[in-house]
Amino acid sequence: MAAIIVPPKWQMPERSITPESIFCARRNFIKTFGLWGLGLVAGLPFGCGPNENAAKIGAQENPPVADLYPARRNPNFILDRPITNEVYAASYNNFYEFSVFKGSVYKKAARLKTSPWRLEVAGLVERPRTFDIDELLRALPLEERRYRFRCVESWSMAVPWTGIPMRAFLKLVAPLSSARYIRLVSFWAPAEAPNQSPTYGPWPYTEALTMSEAANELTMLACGIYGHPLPKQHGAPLRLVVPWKYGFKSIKSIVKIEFTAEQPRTFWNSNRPHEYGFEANVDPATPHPRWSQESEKLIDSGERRRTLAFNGYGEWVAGLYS
Ligand SMILES: Nc1nc2c(c(=O)[nH]1)N[C@H]1C(S)=C(S)[C@@H](COP(=O)(O)O)O[C@H]1N2
Ligand SMILES: [Mo]
Repeated sequence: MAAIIVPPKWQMPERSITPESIFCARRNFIKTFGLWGLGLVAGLPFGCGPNENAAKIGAQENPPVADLYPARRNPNFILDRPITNEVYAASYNNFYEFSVFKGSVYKKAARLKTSPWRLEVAGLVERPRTFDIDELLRALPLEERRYRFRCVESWSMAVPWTGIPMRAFLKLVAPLSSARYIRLVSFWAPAEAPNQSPTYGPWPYTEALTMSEAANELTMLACGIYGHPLPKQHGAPLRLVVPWKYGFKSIKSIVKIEFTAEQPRTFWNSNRPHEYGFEANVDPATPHPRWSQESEKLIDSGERRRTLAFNGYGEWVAGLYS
C-alpha cells in the first residue's frame, strides 16, 4: 500500500479525480481482496473511510481558548439539512500539504505542530503586529454558527463552526483605506507536511478576498468545530470560513494576514485559472470545465441535493456582485 504513485502536478485531485474515487479507492481495493471478512476495516490500517477516532487523532495538544467552549450559538444562521456526522467531516478532508487522499489527511495532519502559533498582521493596516493565537481569540467575541460548506468537487457538508466574525478582527487591526484586498497565508513546514515539495507547490497555500467580502457578516475566522477546538485536519488552530464560496477559498492553518492594494495571487487560481476563478462563488449554473455544478453530494448520507446559488447565502452576499 505504500507504493502509491505521487501524481504529477496536473493530476492533483481538486483538478481531476472525483471525491468518491479518492476516498474509497483503497477501501475498494480491500473489499476486492475480501479483507472485510477478516475484520480489517478500512480506516484502521489504511486510513481510508470514516474513522470514529479521527477527531481525536487530529486533536491539538494545546488548543487556544479551550476553556471558552462551547461558545454561544448565533441563531441567525439556520440550516436546511441535518448537521453532518462529525466522524465523516473529520475523516474526509482536503489539505494538500499532507495528502491528496482525503481519507488519510487526519492521520498525516496530526504531525503539524500547532502550538505555539502566531498570526502576523501586515501590509496596509494601521496596527500591524504579531498575535499569539490565544491572545488574539480572547480579544474578540467567540460564537458558533451553523453553515453549509460546498467544495468545488461537488461534495458538501453542514457544520457548526466556532470562531470570530472577520468584521471584529478588521476593527481590531484597522486596515487603511488604501487596502483593497486581504491576503491569507498558510504555514510553511515541509518537515511536518510531506507534500510541501516543489511537485505540488507553489507553497505556502494562499488565498485572498476583496475587502468588502472580508467585511461581510458571513466571513469568519474559525478556531473550532462541533463545539470544540479544530482538529488539525480541519485547519487548526485558525482557518477562514466563507460559506458562499467554494471550499478552496476557506484556507486552513493561517499564519499571516496581509492587506494589499493589488489582487494577490492565490494557490488554485494561479495554478489553474480556467478551472478555479478568483471569486469562486458557489453557482449551480456555471459548470466546472470538467463536471456539472448543478448538484452536490452530502458526505455522510450520500444524499444528492441541488446546488444553491451562493450556497444559499444570497440574502447576505448577492449585493456584493450586482
Ligand atoms: N492550507 C490549506 N487550506 C485548504 C486546503 C488545502 O489544501 N490547504 N484545501 C481547501 C479545500 S479544497 C477545501 S474543500 C476545504 C476542506 O475543508 P475541511 O477538510 O475542513 O472540510 O479546505 C480548504 N482549505
Ligand atoms: Mo475543495
